[in-house]
Amino acid sequence: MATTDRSRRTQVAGLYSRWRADPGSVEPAWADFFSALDPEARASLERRETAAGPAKAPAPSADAREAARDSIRAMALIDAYRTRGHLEVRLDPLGRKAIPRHPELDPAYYGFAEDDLDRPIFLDGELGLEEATLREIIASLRRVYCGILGIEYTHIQDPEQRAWIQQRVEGAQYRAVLKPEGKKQILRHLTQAESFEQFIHKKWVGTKRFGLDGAEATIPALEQIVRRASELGIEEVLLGMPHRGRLNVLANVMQKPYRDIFAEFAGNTAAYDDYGSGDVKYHLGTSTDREIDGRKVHLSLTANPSHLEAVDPVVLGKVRAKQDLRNDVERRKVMGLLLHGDAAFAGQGLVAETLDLSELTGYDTGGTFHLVVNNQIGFTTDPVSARSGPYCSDVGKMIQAPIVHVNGDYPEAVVLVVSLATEFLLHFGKDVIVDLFCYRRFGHNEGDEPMFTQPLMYQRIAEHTPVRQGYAAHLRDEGTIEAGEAEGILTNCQARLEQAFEASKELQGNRADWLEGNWSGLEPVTGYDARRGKTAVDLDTLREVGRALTTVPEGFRANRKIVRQLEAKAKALESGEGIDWATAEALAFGTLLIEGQPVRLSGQDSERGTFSQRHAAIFDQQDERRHLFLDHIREHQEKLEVLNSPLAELSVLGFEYGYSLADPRTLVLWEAQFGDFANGAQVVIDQFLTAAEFKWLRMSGIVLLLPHGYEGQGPEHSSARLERFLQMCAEDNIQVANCTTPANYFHVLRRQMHRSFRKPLVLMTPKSLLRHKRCVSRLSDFGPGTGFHRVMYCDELPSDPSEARQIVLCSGKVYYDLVAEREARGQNDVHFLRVEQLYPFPADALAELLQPYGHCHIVWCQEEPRNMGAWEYIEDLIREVAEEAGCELPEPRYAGRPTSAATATGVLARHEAQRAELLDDALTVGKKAVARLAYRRALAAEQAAK
Ligand SMILES: Cc1ncc(C[n+]2csc(CCOP(=O)(O)OP(=O)(O)O)c2C)c(N)n1
Repeated sequence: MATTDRSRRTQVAGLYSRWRADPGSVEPAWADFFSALDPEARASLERRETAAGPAKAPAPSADAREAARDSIRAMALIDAYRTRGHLEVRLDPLGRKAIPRHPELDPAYYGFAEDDLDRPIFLDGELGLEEATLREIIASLRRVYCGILGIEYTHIQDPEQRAWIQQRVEGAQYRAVLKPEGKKQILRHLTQAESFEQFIHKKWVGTKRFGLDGAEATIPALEQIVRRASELGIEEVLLGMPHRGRLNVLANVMQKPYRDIFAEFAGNTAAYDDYGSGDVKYHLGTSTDREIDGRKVHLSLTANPSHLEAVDPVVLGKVRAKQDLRNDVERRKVMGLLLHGDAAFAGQGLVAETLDLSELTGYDTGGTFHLVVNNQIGFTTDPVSARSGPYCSDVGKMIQAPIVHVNGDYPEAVVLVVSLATEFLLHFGKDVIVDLFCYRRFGHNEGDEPMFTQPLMYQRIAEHTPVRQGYAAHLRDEGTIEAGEAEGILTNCQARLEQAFEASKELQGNRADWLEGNWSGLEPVTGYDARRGKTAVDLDTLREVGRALTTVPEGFRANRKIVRQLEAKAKALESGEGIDWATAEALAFGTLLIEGQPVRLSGQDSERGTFSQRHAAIFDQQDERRHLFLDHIREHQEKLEVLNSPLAELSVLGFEYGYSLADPRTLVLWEAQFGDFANGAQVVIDQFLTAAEFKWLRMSGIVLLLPHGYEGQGPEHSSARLERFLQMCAEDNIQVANCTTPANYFHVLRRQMHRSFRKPLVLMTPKSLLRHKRCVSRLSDFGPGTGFHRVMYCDELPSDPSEARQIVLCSGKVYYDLVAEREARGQNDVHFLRVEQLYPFPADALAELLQPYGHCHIVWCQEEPRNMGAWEYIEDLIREVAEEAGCELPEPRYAGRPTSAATATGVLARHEAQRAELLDDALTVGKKAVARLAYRRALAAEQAAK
């Protein structure tokens, strides 16, 4: 016997002796247990206690000791089955490997011998039994824990949750037999799943469909999840899933007509005729209203990119938004259901990030159902190369989710398990994971040859009876269906597919569904005009918001430094002068809230603000009570959520993006700690934010706040990689801006909600400018008659434009450096133009503002290195506009840092030297351009002379 076990037994024996000496010296549970085992000793103790107070227990009889030992050992064995039983489950439908016996599931491990098997053991209600023989105990445990499904739940810390599962799996409900109609329903779903794949396989030979063949049990599983959830009150299920089986789910769960899917296979679709670039069919989303047993359930499958798991947080953000829209505070009306591949679930870090959101105040969605379609392979990679742990689902343990592994060749077990998991999810509002073991009948896609890499697995698969056939035979054998009934169901399905195929030939193609439901009233954008929207607010309203912003509630012990800041803020609002960035932002939020538009801002440390600038909420210095200023403007106003997010970019941005997809009336903002960290969320930016409107006809009004600016803080605290965003700009997909005044920031934020369309807004946001004495606005800049400016002159022109010799175009913080340097030099022949919105490029406004500068040299000044920032994007655009405006020398000259591999230097002195040089470059009139102009004039004169 293992030493560990021996020591465990010694420990228990020690407890028993202690209890006998003094019953109060052991845990009450052990005391109860020992006294239940040894009634004689208990009775004697009670007698002596009443006679003469607490007393020593009599020596136990040999029989009692033996019985206690048996019980204790049996308990240890039972616990081992609860914890390790899953390791002896026949999970692989292909049965490729013998299942090794786990030593802790062997009674010998606990000191039991062969002839102990039939001795009755006292169990005190464990496994629902007062007493049983070891043989009976083991049979019962193996039936529950080592059949065709393995349950992992003993890692859950909450005793109530553990007990809930234990009672159900060990109780009768779990072994409940499905009614004949339920079984036939499973057969019908399996038949639909199988015949759909086979039909496409035959009609479009070798075409990629990422079939569900081998994992057909997914369809009855999904049906059952939706059914059980709807029985328990869920009205809306939002699904996210990868490529595998997606067409099948679209057809058989989302009930997208077969005809439409076949038309897409034939390349006959009109969805993108008017708009957009479209996407491959196994990425598309759809939604539908299903009626299940008289109850309505709305199902929606979110479109997703190839990037596996990227859709997870997006779906959950949508779920959260829908819950908020319905005021579903209990989170029992809308539920997320995510499907995963085994390799992706184990491999993609985003899974862990997404699970981590599940119980956080700002991101909780009341529990998500995770169904892993585990075909035991990832493209050509075996599990041994794909993960370190035994299961692909191990990551779920980080949130203590219950995990059930089930053999997909046993569809009744699958249905039972997903039912139970749905009940758990909705009872505890907690994520659950079902790991559906199956296989992939063909290659990764249907054109792939799997025998190249997994010959043995695929020989097995070739010989393996498909699940529908196996289940049909089983139902026939047990008499649930008659001979020929399964074949009848199959013929019916095939006939429906055939009819749909014929109908698809006639199909003119469907128009895409967009701007429906919550999006109705919004419209696609037409034309590139100023699109200012009505963003000005009357002064009284601004002051009203200002009051809420600067009022500390009676008796609230605010931090003294913050009180001083609030006083300064109040003074600025009162005088109407010197309104800073954070105040402008709060005014934008506050005015939206009272106009009926909720605001949701999330990011790392966003509540206080990374730069201690926001203080959206303050905390009582003695009891940490929280006061959220903008929640107290008026009695009837919308809700502001400012959330400190977990330290994760990809999942949080994905979540917020998802939120913005479901709710166009809320201003949704995601803030990066520094803009530099936004590239951790690159997949969401590249695959969703910038492209979704064109791939899937889905708009979003999300705002990205990305602190950006070269201030000597080194390579990872300087650049939000503006160039990357600009490179992705096309077809009017997003907006990119770098505002230089608090008022312009106020207007650009409000503009998001005051137009008839939604577009993501990427904002480079300031750091040092948050406290820069010049970077302030007047209250009147927010008031009547004002709006967002895409291009701006300097605040004060140093001379008449006719006296200028050079016009420097720039964007963002460098403007203030230029102004200071020009002042320091006492120079007045260089004027500045601020490009506040970089995309859509404000060509019309710029051309107009350039008019008075036709005689000037043009310079583009930026603080980023030449291969970064806006230069490569803007050079041609400036030239084209300048030509249009009739500028004499339309080519802009570059003044900025030289090209660089790292985003910024980490050496402060070098940073300063570069800064001085680029400012000097920008303010030195002409430079190389002088020679260029002279040359060009000479050339022109020569030509004129000819
Ligand atoms: C993030 C990401 N990396 C790589 C790929 C390429 N890829 C497509 S499917 C696949 C294998 C996925 O295996 P699994 O998650 O087990 O799902 P299965 O295809 O087996 O259903 C890979 C690597 C991808 N789509 N997304």
